[in-house]
Amino acid sequence: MHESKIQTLNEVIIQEQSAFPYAKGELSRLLMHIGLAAKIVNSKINKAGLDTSILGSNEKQNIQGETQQKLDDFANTIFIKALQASGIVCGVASEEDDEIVVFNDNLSLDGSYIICIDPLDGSSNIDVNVSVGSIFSIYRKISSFGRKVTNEDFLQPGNKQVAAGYVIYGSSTMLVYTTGYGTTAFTYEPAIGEFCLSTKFMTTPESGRIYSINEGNYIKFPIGIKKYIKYCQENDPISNRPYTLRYIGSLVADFHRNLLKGGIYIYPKTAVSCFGKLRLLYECNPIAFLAEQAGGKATDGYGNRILDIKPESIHQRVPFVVGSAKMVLKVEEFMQEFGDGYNDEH
Ligand code: AHM
Ligand code: MG
Repeated sequence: MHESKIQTLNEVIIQEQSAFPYAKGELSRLLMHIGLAAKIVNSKINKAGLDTSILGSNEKQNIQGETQQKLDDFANTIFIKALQASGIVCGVASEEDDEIVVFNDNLSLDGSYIICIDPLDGSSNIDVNVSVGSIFSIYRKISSFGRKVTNEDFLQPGNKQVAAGYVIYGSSTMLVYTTGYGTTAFTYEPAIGEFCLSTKFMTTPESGRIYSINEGNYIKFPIGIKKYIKYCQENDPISNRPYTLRYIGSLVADFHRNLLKGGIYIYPKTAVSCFGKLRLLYECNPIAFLAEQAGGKATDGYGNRILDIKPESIHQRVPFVVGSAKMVLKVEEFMQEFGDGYNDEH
């Protein structure tokens, strides 16, 4: 039996580009640089158990008051270097940098793209060998050609993304991306050092039986979310079983599982954080774009499509409900019916 032909990330990107005769190949080059950065980060993460000097925090906090892990810093530096080396990116908004990073060199100033990244999401999981990820979101810059980018370039709604994706460093390392023509997945093959095509046009089930939420925050959740959780815990009439709770605490890993199996991920607002935890620009928007391209949905739980929210600041947070379309709609129904107040018996 012949093995099916292996296609690398770079080959697939070039093939896709050739479908657009006027494409200049810039986006393709950019995706290749992201793939390269992901390989470097992957190799470092894989050694985390052997090289304890790279584990743990570096005593610094980011703008959101979260302690930075040493690997957060490392991944941030690698991605930013790779993006600048591409020569087509004019600036980056990163979870790890308080302000946008503006590239001033002549080559970058002529570039057309800006990027929002979470270089290492779920990084507190690394110390215990649990999956983490990198998330990226690509936009065309809006400042005029040759001008330095400003915050305005980054405050575009998610529906303006030209591409987005994530890398999941899990039991295998995968890169999943979209350019708005479906969601495509690649698996890293360490023997040849390449991301190889696994699935084109991924589709997520319309409904599922997995719910992912940090239930430790239960008493601080809005009533609509509490009622939805109770609904998940009751017997589903079709399977005669409750839904299954699965929560890794690593958005990319939780989302990836639900994308494949069908399910919902929820990070709602709580009584102590009125916008939830996740950041619109570099966590919710890219994941929402991928979800929709695979047939899923992403909202804030209040009937607003994530991709249509106009950002007001770089590190803005937003309540996030993403996954199988019917499950997202169900959460919306519960929020409408029971509201987002907090006075409720548990
Ligand atoms: P991070 O970017 O600081 O890693 O935070 C984002 C992570 C997500 O990956 C994950 O889903 C969520 O935070 C978990 O938060 P919590 O521990 O509050 O459940
Ligand atoms: Mg994050």
